[in-house]
Amino acid sequence: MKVLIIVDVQYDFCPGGALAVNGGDEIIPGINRLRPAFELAVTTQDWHPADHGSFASNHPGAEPYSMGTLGSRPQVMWPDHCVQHTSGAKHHADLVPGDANFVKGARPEADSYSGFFDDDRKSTGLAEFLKKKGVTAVYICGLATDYCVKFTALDALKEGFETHVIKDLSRAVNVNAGDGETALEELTKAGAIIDVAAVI
Ligand code: VGL
Ligand code: ZN
Repeated sequence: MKVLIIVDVQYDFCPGGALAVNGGDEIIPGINRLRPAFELAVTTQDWHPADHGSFASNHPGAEPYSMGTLGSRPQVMWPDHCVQHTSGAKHHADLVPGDANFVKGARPEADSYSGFFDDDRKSTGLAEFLKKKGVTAVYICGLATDYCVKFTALDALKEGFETHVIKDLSRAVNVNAGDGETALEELTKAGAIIDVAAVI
């Protein structure tokens, strides 16, 4: 049993959004076309309270996209994004909904790039859900290659799933040029299979 995991295809990560990813919305038609190849598809949703510790605005003097800390961990200081119940936190309306949705990043004290576990290793419920469904292989796409797609894939590997990343149905933030490509190299080294939609 395989699952399509669609990561964070939300308005704030699309052009015009608060943390816009170049071409973030371009991947939507391809994801919708691939959807019927899967019996099961799930979405993840970045879902932060306004006082979230990953927001530069909650650290006096911090510049968006600079490096800071959250608790004892290094943390990118992001612009406010995907604030709970705002329009920017909504999934893009063109995206065909999945069978289940998993929210992440709701605790102000921990970020959660991964759709499985936050930085304190608190579960979103996704791993348990997939195991109960008998999933053995996961195919991950969405936003962003160098953050939430990457960390979702690394946790999928840790959870023992055969892990595929669909490169042409993902886009990178690229805070530093080349971050997206570097993420794919790291994922390959970690044991993920990098795919393109046409061969799935
Ligand atoms: C993401 C930065 C902050 C993502 C989420 O979905 O890749 N990136 N929060
Ligand atoms: Zn976030």
